[in-house]
Amino acid sequence: MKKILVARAVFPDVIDRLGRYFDVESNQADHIFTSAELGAKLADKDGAFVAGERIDASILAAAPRLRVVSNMAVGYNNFDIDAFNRAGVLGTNTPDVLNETTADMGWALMMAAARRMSESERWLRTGAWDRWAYDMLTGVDIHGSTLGVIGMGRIGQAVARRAKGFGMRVVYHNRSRVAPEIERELNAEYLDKTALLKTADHIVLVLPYTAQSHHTIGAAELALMKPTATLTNIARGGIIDDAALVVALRERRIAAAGLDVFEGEPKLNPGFLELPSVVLTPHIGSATEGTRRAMANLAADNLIAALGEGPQAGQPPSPINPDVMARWVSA
Ligand code: 8YV
Repeated sequence: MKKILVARAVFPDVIDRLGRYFDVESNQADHIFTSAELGAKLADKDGAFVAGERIDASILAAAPRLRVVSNMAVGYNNFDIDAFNRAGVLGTNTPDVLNETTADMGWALMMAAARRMSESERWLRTGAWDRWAYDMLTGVDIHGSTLGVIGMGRIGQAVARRAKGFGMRVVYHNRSRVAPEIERELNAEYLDKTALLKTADHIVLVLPYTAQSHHTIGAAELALMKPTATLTNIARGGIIDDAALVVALRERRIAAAGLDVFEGEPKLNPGFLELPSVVLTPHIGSATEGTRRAMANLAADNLIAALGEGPQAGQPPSPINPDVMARWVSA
C-alpha cells in the first residue's frame, strides 16, 4: 500500500476516504510542521496532502519516493513548480469549487469597507451610540459605481458577474484580455492598470501571486486611486505593499480597504490594527463548510487518482504540471 501524509487537520471523513487506498499518516492535532519536519515526514511517502505549506527543492530532495503533492487551495504559490518539474513530482490544486464562495467574500469585504461596517460595529459596542446624526458613519455607495477587477480569472469573473444587480460599470485589468464573449457577458471593459486605478470606485484584487504580481499595488498605484475609492484583496498577501497601504489609509488617500490576506500572514502589519477604515479577516475567502468540503474532496480525488487508484486512476482532475506524469509512464 502506498504511503501518504496529510500534513494538516482535515475533515475526518476525507481521511477515512484516503485510508481506503493508502497507508495514511494524518495530523489531526494540526501541528504546524517546520520545513525540516515536513521533509522528514515525507522521506518514505508517495504522496502528500497539504494546505498552503511551502514545498520547495529541499523538501523534495528529502522525499525520494514522492510522486504527488495535492494542495487544498487553488493558489499554489507555495509550490516551487520548477523544483517539482525537476524532481518529476506532480502538483495539484483545487480550482473552480471555490469560485463563487470566494467571490461572495470579495463582495462582503468590499461592501463592509465601503459602508464602514466593522468600524460601525466596533463603535456601537462601545456604548457611544446615543442619537441619529446626518453625517454619522457615512460611507461610499456601491450601487451605480464603477467596479475595478484586477485579475479576471475564474474568481475575478465571478466577482464581476455580481455587479449587474448593483447597476455598476465594470472595468478590469488582466495580463491578457479575456474572450470577447466573456467581456460581453460581464459587460466588462478592459483598461490598462493606470486607467483602471484612476477610474474605479471599488477595486478588487483577484490575481495569483507570482514574482510579477508582487506589489501590484504599492505607493505609486495607491496615489492614482480616487480618495473615495476602496481596495479589497481576496487574492494573496504580497500583491499589496501593506506598509504603503497603511500609509495611504492613515493619510486618507483612499477611503477604505477590505483585506483577507496579508504579507507574512498569519502575522500582519500592526499599522492595520490602529486604522478604523480597514476591514480585516483572517484568510477566510473560501471558508464555508460546503466549499471547504468540496476543496478537501477534490484534493483527495487528485491524490487518489495521481497515485493510480480509484475511478479516475491516472487522471487527476486538476493537475498543475501534468507533463511530469508522462515521465512516470515512460520511466
Ligand atoms: C485556502 C486559498 O483555504 O485556495 C486558495 O488559494 O487561498 C484558500 O482557499 C488556503 O490557501 C489554505 O490552503
